[in-house]
Amino acid sequence: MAESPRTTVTVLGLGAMGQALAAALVRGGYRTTVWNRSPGKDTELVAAGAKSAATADEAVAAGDLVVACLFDHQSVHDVLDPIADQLAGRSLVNLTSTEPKGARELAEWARQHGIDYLDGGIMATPPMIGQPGSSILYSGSQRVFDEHREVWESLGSAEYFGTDAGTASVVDFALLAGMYTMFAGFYHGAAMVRTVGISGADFGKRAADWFSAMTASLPVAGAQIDTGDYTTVFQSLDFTKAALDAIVSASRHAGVDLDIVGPLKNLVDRQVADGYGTESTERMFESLNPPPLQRT
Ligand code: FVH
Repeated sequence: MAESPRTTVTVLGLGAMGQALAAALVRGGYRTTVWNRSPGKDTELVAAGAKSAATADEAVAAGDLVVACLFDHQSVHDVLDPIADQLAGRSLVNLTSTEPKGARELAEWARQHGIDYLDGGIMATPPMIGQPGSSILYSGSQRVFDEHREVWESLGSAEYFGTDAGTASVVDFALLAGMYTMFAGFYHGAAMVRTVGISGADFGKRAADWFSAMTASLPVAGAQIDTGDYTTVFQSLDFTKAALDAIVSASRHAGVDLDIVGPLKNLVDRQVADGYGTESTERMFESLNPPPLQRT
């Protein structure tokens, strides 16, 4: 390992993601101390140059910057509450997936204990960490983000969303909502094509190409929903309604449940019923009861 006099970093939690983060930090030359609740997950990291701590308390004492990557919000409190005094005066970044309200609650908890808190949302899988394509979204303490920017960039691209600790989580969960919905759509299609003998693997290749081609238009769709004006029509709601009616009917014939496409059809049907059939399909966004756009 290239020893470095730079920031010393502590990683709390050595699940798949914690191990990937710690490994990237070691590769980046940071003196890294690791801790995990159950033993045995630090072997490779120690061989690569990390120090292992027997307790979370000892681990925190070794690092200027503490990275928590645990299972969920409750496990973060389970680990951090007993060592709040040790964390006082340090910088803490929480990369555990945490709801916005959880991130804000932790920021307030940290403030009360004199801890500088940054929240992060990881948009990557463990093997992607430190590689091109890895992206981490941050919000909370600007000082922690700015001061340790090099550390964040050793993990992936780093984007800061402002001082509200909950904002990174909102963006993280919004992206995940889109991703899970897209995958659910893929499963629906895979169930349909199975009735004609096409495998999931085959359909997966076709769907990857098709989704990539289609998602290129998302920035344009996003710009239209920002205007709230759907009179410039890319594809009308009437057209989309006819397509979804046919897809729903074909799915019924194929014996595939409508849990995925049914709600989608409802969004379109509501707009058509309200008299917007000739407007652009992007108007289905309005069926979700979105709050007014805040211009910054
Ligand atoms: N893995 C992924 O692809 C995703 C990508 C996006 C971000 N997530 C989030 O990252 C957090 C950690 O994920 P992970 O993959 O490391 O998760 P696990 O492998 O399940 O490891 C969980 C670690 O948490 C420790 N832990 C759980 N409960 C407690 C507790 N009450 N006290 C102390 N530690 C706890 C667990 O320890 P052990 O079971 O080994 O003793 C693991 O170290 C997560 O928020 C993802 O949503 C990853």
